[in-house]
Amino acid sequence: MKTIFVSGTAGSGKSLLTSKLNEYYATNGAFAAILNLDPGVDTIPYTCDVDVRDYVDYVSIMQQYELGPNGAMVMANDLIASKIDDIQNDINKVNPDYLIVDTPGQIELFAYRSSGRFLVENISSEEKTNIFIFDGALVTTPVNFVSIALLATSIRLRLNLPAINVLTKTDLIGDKLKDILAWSSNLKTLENAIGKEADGDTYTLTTSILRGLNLGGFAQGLIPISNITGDGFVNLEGALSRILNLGEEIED
Ligand SMILES: Nc1nc2c(ncn2[C@@H]2O[C@H](COP(=O)(O)OP(=O)(O)O)[C@@H](O)[C@H]2O)c(=O)[nH]1
Ligand SMILES: [Mg+2]
Repeated sequence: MKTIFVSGTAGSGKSLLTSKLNEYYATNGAFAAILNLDPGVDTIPYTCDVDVRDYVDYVSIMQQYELGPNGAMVMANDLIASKIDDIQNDINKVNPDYLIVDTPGQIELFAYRSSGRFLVENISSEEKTNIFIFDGALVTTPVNFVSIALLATSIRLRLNLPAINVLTKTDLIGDKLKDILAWSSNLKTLENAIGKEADGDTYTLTTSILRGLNLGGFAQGLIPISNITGDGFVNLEGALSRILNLGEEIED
């Protein structure tokens, strides 16, 4: 089994991408399954094969410990780690070729508290990778683009997994797509764009971050997709395959 974590800021399209990627694999004859790791989610756009909500009940945590929504969410996420054996058993019963993991709505709960990392390290799997989503609706200015790239780098540091950077919502951003792809592939173009948008401290800070990030080749190979039209999924599957299957693409 190979595991694909899907991470990104709240509302970036993690759940919808999880659902569409699962469909994509099924359509192409591969056996994929979904693990939902978000204990607080109400409705999700797929049927999950393994669901953390079977083990962690956010609403009863709120009532039992008299916590507000944020406190209960933190506690619910922390509790996930203690349920790893149950989750692993459920995964083993399904035993898919690809396990797609939809992570909690708030990325900081998954990436920065210890239970997310514990799960990433301890789910038993041949290969693992993390898709980090650049929300197409958020990265339409060069300074925002660099801010999200900084977050992507921080998450990569924290999860310690090979990363695939994906840009979602390409169906909504029109001509901006060209700009964003140019920024992600050429440092000079991005620096020039920052110069047009920002000055003073913002310019200095943004360009310094950028040079630091560039050491890791931060957003090169950003894969544009739309979860609505399905554009880009062929490229995404190819990138996943290069990491997970050492280049062997799924059969058509
Ligand atoms: N137009 C468009 N909407 C999207 C795309 N991906 C996600 N959305 C919408 O963005 C909202 C948040 O998506 P969701 O998958 O729940 O985000 P999550 O919080 O990261 O799991 C939903 O209304 C989705 O329908 C996309 O590629 N294009
Ligand atoms: Mg979600």
